[in-house]
Amino acid sequence: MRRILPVLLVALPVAAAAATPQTVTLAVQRMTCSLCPVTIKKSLEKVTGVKAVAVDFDKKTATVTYDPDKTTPDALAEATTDAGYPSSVAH
Ligand SMILES: [Cu+2]
Repeated sequence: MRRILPVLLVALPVAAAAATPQTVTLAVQRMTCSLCPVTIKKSLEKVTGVKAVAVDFDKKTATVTYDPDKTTPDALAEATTDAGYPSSVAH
């Protein structure tokens, strides 16, 4: 145990840095009723690496926090598109 502990202490910050979450805002089309955000949120939460999803019905956006090692903004946009809500990265 005495030898393992220092290794863990050194390795932990490295692992944390590798998984720094990124946030992207997607402009989502066809959000027409209050149930749409639920569907969109579910479709995004299914994507591996997604940590949090906040859909704004008024602004027609989905803000996604994700692990950049596991997914990309393009894959997130594809997920909502597959669910029937085409989206693209908002600029
Ligand atoms: Cu709807």
